[in-house]
Amino acid sequence: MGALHTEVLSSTYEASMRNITELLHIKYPVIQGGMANIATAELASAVSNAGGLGLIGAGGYDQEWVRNEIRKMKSLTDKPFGVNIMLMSPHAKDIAEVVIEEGVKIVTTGAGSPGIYMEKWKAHGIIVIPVVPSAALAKRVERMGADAVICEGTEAGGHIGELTTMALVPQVVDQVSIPVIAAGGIADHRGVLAAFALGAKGIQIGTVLLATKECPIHENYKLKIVSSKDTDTIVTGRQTKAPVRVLRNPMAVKYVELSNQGVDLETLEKMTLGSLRRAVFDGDMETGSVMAGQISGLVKEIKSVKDVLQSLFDPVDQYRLSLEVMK
Ligand code: TUI
Repeated sequence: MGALHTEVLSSTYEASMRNITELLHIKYPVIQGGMANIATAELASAVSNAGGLGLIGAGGYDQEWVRNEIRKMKSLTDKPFGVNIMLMSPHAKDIAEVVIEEGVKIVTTGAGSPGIYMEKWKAHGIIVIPVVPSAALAKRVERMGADAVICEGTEAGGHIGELTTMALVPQVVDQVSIPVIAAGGIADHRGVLAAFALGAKGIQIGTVLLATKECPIHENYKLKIVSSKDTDTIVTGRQTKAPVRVLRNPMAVKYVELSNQGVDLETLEKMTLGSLRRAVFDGDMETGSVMAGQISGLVKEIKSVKDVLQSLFDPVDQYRLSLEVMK
């Protein structure tokens, strides 16, 4: 790296650390993905206690499940945390209320536009950070009062948009004034630096957290992540307008085959019904939806959440410190 480049990266890094960490009152500028059926209080509290922003992933759960997890979370950490609301859920409206009732301070949203809830959340002082797959939606949510946006590239696991992180992040950075958080394809300190170089002020991680001791998924799921390679993910549901990135297995291959043959939606939906739960809880790696990002191939061991966060940021910190020492 040239001297100018290192200096630019170093100062970008400093600015990034200040911006998101001050907004959210956290140590590292990292947000945990809202992973449906996975991001319980157990995982989220580990992330918050390690210095990131832990999130309870409401996924398809109902209001009472979310209320209970929020209360559990309060007993497991005194650090900031949030709730991720999956807007395609039939319970989204109820969960939008429960976060207010329970005094949750930070909300991230995914799989849709949070427009109808924004005014009420902002009136209650909630920090709102929507996931957006495009610059157009980023600008729209900024106008609605979003405090930051998460730009999630198509490298990510689960429900995805079309653009890559590399293309999406700088385009959004140039079109909004609120902080941008990069997501999709980040699992080590190089990804963190790359995100900062693109103008992001923070990162969101998901896949690398699947391979942690605290992640409450079946051991088979964790082992499948650490044994997968770069080309092992596949996207189902492109035809149904709800593309989902998963690790390749017999169910996903069959789904894509049938979908390409033009099989009706109902048959396809039957195949995926309960499939995420089968992977997460039963460890069924044959017919379950093993949602994961393209960066799975980089994740080689099961660590503690604390070690993951340190490995993401400490090399960057050491790098910045070494530059300071050399001055
Ligand atoms: O939401 C995610 N990832 C998810 S949600 C999920 S549960 C699920 N399972 C099966 C099918 C569908 C959902 C698993 N993984 N990430 C955030 C994300 N948001 N990715 C893409 C989007 C998105 C897409 C369109 C956000 C907004 C959007 O807006 C369209 C509009 O209304 O303008």
